[in-house]
Amino acid sequence: TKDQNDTVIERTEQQQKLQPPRMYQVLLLNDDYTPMEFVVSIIQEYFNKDRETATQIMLKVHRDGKGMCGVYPKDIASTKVELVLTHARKAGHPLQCVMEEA
Ligand code: TYC
Repeated sequence: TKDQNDTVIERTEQQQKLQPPRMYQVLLLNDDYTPMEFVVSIIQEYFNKDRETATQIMLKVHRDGKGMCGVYPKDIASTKVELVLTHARKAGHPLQCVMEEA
């Protein structure tokens, strides 16, 4: 019956809500132009890192081409990417920030 089908769907939805959210890494990519100090400030401001940790992440990006700043649920990761890109563009820097499923 329709009621039995609805009950099955509700149970499935409840079970899905109990699953942990999919997590997404937010990565910075290296480029030749964005100042190191600007990248360190971005990591401190948007990823809640202290200056030492932010500097280590920036240097890893500079050496390896990319580096992880944090891991978040999808909507939070997406918002951080947009905020970082907006800040960088306003400052005239080509810094790239992307997310990928962890
Ligand atoms: N490579 C840049 C420079 O030498 C620094 C830099 C680091 C740029 C990290 C982007 O995500 C980045 N000024």
